Amino acid sequence: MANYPVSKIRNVCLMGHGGDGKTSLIESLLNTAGVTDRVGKITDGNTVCDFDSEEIKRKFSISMAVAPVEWNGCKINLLDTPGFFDFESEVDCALRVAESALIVATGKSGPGVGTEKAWERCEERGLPRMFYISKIDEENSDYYTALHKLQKQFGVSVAPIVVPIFEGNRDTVGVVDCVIRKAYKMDGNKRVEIPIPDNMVDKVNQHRAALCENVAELSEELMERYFAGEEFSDEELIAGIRQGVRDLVIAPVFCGTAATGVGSYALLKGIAEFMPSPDEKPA
Ligand SMILES: Nc1nc2c(ncn2[C@@H]2O[C@H](COP(=O)(O)OP(=O)(O)OP(=O)(O)O)[C@@H](O)[C@H]2O)c(=O)[nH]1
Ligand SMILES: [Mg+2]
Repeated sequence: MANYPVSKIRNVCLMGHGGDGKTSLIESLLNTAGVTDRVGKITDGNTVCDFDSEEIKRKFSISMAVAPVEWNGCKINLLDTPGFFDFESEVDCALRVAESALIVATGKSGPGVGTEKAWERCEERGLPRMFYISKIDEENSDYYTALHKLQKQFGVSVAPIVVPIFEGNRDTVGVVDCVIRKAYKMDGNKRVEIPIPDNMVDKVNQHRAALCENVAELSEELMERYFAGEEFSDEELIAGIRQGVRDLVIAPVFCGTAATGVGSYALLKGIAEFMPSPDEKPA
């Protein structure tokens, strides 16, 4: 791997309730970034992070594992941790070297005890964090219910960056990025841009407006411009979200499906754009 300036490094600790899909998500991110040529499965015992024979046998993570990814000029070190409380010390190991956390919770059950614990640990350490709503392809999974539960539990700073696109019989086919207002669909393992579905345009604008409101609160100057009715450019919004994440006033929300890679591009982009680098570590 090439040498990266410190500003281009992201050390991200994946945390959350056991079985919510952290190890599988990393499989998808590795594949999306071209590190691997297949997406390993927990059931097949062939994932990058659960390589230990006990992990393969028991089908859950036991130790912390590091998966490095190169993405758009950034080096992202994904730190996989076990969700089971018996192995909590592994999470501490990962948190010691991480500058940010990605809390994974499913679209089916929403936040569980493990999600709450993860949030508390981030609070204790003043660690910037984002959410990923996993398994949105699962039957009875509901992205918006999960999102509202997260917002109810953790406050208004929880703000969606991407929302899922469903087609037909609730098949998740893609996501809309609410910051840049672009929609993408997976075509096999390729991502293609599509128009934002008509019935989602209003919603996407509302989510973008909520992000603008969050960003406006970062400074008096931004607040004045916001109240003057000025619209923030995509670049300003991205810079604002980045600052909001670092200042612990915004917790962006992503979503997707590990097996098909829906949402994985957007998440890699989000980690690179919004997560702090080691030299931005909070005091
Ligand atoms: N349908 C569906 N199933 C998924 C998805 N992601 C993960 N799973 C399944 O959920 C189960 C748990 O996934 P893991 O990736 O092991 O979850 P984890 O968070 O790493 O679990 P721990 O290591 O115990 O904390 C496995 O059987 C996966 O195949 C998804 O996007 N969709
Ligand atoms: Mg795991």
